[in-house]
Amino acid sequence: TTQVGSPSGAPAEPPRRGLGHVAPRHDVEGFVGSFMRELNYGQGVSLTRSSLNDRYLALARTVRHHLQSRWMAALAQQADDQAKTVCYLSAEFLLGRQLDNAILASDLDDVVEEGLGQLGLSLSTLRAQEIEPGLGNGGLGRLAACFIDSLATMSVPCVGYGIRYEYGIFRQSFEDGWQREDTDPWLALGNPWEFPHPEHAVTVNFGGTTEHYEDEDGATRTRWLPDWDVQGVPYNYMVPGFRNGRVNTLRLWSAKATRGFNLNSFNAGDYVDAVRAETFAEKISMVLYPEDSTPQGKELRLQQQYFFVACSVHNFINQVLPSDFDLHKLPDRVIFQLNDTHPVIAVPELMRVLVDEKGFDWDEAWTITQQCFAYTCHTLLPEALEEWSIELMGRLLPRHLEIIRRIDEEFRAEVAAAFPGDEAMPRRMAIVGDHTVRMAHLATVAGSKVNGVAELHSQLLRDKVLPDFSALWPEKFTNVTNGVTPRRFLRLANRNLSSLITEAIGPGWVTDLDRLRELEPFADDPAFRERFREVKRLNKATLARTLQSRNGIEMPTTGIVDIMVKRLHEYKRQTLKVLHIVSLYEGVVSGRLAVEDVTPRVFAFGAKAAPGYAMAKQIIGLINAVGATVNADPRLDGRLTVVFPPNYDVTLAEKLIPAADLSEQISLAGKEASGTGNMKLALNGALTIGTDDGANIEIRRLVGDENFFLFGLLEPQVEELLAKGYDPASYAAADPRLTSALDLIASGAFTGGDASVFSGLVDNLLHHDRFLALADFSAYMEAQDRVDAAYADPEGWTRSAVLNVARCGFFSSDRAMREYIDKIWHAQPVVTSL
Ligand code: B1H
Repeated sequence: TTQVGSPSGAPAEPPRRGLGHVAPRHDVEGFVGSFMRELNYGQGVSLTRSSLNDRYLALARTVRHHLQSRWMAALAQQADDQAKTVCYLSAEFLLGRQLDNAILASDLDDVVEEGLGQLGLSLSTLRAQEIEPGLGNGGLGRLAACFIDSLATMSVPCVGYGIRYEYGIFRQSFEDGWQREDTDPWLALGNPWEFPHPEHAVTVNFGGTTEHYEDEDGATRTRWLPDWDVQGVPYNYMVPGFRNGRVNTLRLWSAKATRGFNLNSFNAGDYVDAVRAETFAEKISMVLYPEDSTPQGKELRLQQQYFFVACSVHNFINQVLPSDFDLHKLPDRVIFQLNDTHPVIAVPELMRVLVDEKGFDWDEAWTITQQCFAYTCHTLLPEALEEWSIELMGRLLPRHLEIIRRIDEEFRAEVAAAFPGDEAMPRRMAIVGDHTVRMAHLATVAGSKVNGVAELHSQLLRDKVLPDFSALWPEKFTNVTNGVTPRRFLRLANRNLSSLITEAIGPGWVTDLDRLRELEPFADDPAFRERFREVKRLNKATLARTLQSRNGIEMPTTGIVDIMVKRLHEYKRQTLKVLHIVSLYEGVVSGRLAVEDVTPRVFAFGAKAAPGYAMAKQIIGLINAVGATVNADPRLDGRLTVVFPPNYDVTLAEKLIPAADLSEQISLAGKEASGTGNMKLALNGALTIGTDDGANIEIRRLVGDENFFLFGLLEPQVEELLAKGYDPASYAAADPRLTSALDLIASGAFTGGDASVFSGLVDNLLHHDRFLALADFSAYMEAQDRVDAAYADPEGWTRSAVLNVARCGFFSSDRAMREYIDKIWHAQPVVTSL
């Protein structure tokens, strides 16, 4: 028996027989033999004739053997110990590359390095062959990936449930500086990390009508007479804990046409049309919607949502639980965590299963259902709260609409009873509105708990988004501040810093990130600080090489590396960052600033815009136009460089973040729910310039004001300014640097003299500026001056950077998972017996 969650050390030697599987050898000779077998008999090629992809696949399969043997043990055990399982329902899992994480988790680094070396192969070449699964848009999807990593590392039983999109987030490229989108055929070269199980396919129904009938006892019951159906085929992925012998499962569903069905419904005997109709069913899991924060109410999206939660609920109840399980006890065995509103249709689905299929009374089923769900909200933007038209819901899911209506009626009666005389309240709180079903309301009514993702966000959720609900059920609302996995974002992404930390305080921090506190004294040690700077230098050089080979981008490795990486959204205010750059440029060109006084900086951006978000795409065009002009202007003496590598993804994040000196977290206060890039950057020793928003607030509190560059309006001040009437032009007029910067953009200086290209963007800033970029400009410029001054003192800067690392252990997703477990899930770790 291995004590799980143990921070380090090799796992105990597993038995060679007995659990019905053979454990692979954990040594170089064993590795080489296994790799060669995979290459020769798995790929069917000799080493000499093998392609890079052959070698990558053979390596991946060799490594995965080590996880698989643990996985089988974990699955067998899960059935035995009847532990409560966290079912994390999420439309997105932004996993990033798998190979390095699998090697790390199974403690194979040395074995792989040495074994490949004997064969004359290099690990770094092979790892570059992996295409990351981009099954998410941004923070929300990456959070889900961090959470399942932490649960596995903490030995908590968890199944992640999601969609196996055939095409993940689009590939971004730039054409003349404008974003272009291409598909992401991530599966084209084979995927060694997934295990399809077509024999466990689940049928999912859609459309049709409902019918009431009398059962044997004379009770009125309902059945759904659907119109069409598809099959959900599960693809299992291993989610390994960090060297603890635990492997959990991520189960992603792929849509497949139902055999035979099409012949009946879609045609009058035309075979070819029938086969063509398959694509209708299979398009359900074809593509990830690339909207971040602003979902479009498209029919296919509702189909996706119902598809994956229906498969998941069915899978857990009928395939994971034992066949004789008493469903009255369901809340003891499962919690379905709703990652935003995208999976909320699971609520009426569980009701339907319990009432229509398992014969439960309505009230009994509702009591169970309410205990089985909890809801995490990830946004405050009103336009991001999902609503579905009643018409669409009734057409696609008629039985679910009936169930939702009944939940709504009973809920409104409860509200009316709790607040007698207040007629507006039940109407405001209704789940079913005049034309739409409000998914956030449904989730809040059904969930045992509702949480926001950072303190400010949870507060605003209570006070502004769902005030009536928090008045009715104050104890339902809670906060769990987001976290990030230290395995991927520190241990793997920043091996240089990891080694330095481990040398100083030992390896325990990898699974107990609070121990980074032990680094605090080293902030005052000049020798340690020098080594810390050496780490940054190495990481900048690695980044420069990566950008050179990836995109032919030249990146200087001296000066401040100033990084803004996140989805392109007006509320995140990439434009404010651009205005800073343009202002510095304009200052030098106009003679207001002496070029020697400009602190050398590399401004690095990474950002995808939703394909339908015109203003976001304009801003991408602007960043590239400004970059091209600034980078080429000799008057700047190479002091300012803009780099904007296309297609920012997890793989690139792992290169950019460790090289950062400065982290840009400049959203309008009250708009960024949490942010998680802010945490990753601070943990990697970047100082933050940021507003009082999301998790920035908690970062600043932990690292200390003196190690953080705060600027900008506070959330209540934003409200106040908007209430009294915001006039952006007056802010432009009041700061000559802002006037000049806007004039320069409007003049066509970055577009070869064509003033029309960005006139809409500039007009929008001057006359609308929904996110108050101009109001915060002067404060932002002043904060950037403080950055320059601080950077001029390398020892002081490094001290702050070390303290950022030392004090950000709180932002481990292990801590976030501990809080979910204690406050929301009441699940337990299990001890894995090997
Ligand atoms: C976040 C989303 C989101 N909030 C709709 N909401 C989507 C909404 O496909 N859609 O329709 C996709 C994503 N994503 C982010 O969640 C927040 O903006 C971040 O502040 C937060 O850190 C992250 C994780 O909680």
